[in-house]
Amino acid sequence: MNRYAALFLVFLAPGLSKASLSAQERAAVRGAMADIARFDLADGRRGLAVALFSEGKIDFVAPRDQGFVGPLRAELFAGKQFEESKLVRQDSQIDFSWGYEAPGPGVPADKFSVRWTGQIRVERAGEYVFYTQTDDGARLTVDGRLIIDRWQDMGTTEFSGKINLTPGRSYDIKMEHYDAGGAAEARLLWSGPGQPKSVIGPIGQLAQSAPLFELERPPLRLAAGDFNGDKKQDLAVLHSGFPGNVTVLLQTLDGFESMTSNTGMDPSSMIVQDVDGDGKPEIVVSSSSSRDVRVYKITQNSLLQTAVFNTGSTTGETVALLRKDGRSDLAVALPGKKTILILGPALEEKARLETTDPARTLVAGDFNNDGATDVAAFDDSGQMYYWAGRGNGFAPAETFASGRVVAVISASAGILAIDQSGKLSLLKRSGSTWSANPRMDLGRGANRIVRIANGIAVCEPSQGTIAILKGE
Ligand SMILES: [Ca+2]
Ligand SMILES: [Ca+2]
Ligand SMILES: [Ca+2]
Ligand SMILES: [Ca+2]
Repeated sequence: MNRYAALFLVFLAPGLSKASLSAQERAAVRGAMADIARFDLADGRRGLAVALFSEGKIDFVAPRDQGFVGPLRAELFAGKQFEESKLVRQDSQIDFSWGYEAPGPGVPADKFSVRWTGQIRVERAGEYVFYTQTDDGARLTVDGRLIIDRWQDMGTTEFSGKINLTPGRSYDIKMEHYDAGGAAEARLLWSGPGQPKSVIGPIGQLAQSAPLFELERPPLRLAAGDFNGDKKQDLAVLHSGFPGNVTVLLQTLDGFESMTSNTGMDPSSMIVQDVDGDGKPEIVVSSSSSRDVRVYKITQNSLLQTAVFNTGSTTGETVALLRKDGRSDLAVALPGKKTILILGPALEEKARLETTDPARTLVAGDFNNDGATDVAAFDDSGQMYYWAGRGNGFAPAETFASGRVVAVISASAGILAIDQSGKLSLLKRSGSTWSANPRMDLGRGANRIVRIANGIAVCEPSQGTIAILKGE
């Protein structure tokens, strides 16, 4: 097993450890994140699809499958010709804008030089173009061949050189750089087969790739599922505005086939779930301004609305409650009515659960481990309501002061909730009492949370990062 495959298994290994959650890794995302969804590409790569609002596109974040084998050795010198070694360190990539500052402690701010050495591996054979962007000089050697040789004073300038690389071996790579004075900058990028032009980074590190799909309208919500039953995951995208659209991106071997339906409303919430039990997921859309819950599905390669329910009130979130017969009921938050509406698989009304204050956020799961799906709601005053599933209905509500939450997900041991200040807690039921167990502080602005195979991914739009948290 190569190193990449080993890292890949760490990222995807099933099962949840009992260790407490910690940020194992953060991926920086360029763009205004609206939502994230776990997503597998048809070529086998697994990662996260990221909806970028203002950019109007869906990007892919996954462990890098090619790049540096481990960190580079960086040796920094006083003098433009490696005269006096001042500092040795490890750099995971070459992406520096030092300006007028020194490139490291003990190294002069002018008339210095740097030598980076390491190895690089690719997964796809072909011609790779390397790009240096430096102020001042740069030299690049790959596999013993000098492919960029611009050892000259200059403002930041990009130069490129090409080389054919094949998978299955590691190539030596060496970049040298000097600064004569003034500002200094050094960057090393590449492009090649399936490799968009980007700064070279370490294999295994989470990285944002080129767009999976460019959308015509900004995406608001994103969810993945195999809508046409061809074993390739597809994406459902909810667009904001009136009238808002649902777009389904059916994954093909070399891209996506897109189909869109006008919802005729201003949609705010979307879930993907096999509601009717036919083995393929439906798309359930609701709106905070209009009063409909609508169900869409792919039938004979078209996106069709198959059911609609008028709630008579504005809606908060909708969640699916898995039934023993493989179909799903839906719980729909109606904050204006201080009610959680329970609908059956054909959108028939089954029950109404009451809250004291308006509740908008819901989560479903089996939180008392009796095999029946339960539902919990979070209201505007910081109270949680828990209804245990029982037969065809629910036990009376239990309440718990959870604090105001912005995002929740069911976990094997309870409910993971992010509150307004960015604190992540595990809400846990034992006996018939609930407790909140703080797990970590994500920082303000964390607002979306999705399950990955051995942990969770949290969207931190205000920091422009996705945190991957392992363990529970
Ligand atoms: Ca300079
Ligand atoms: Ca599919
Ligand atoms: Ca279905
Ligand atoms: Ca239960």
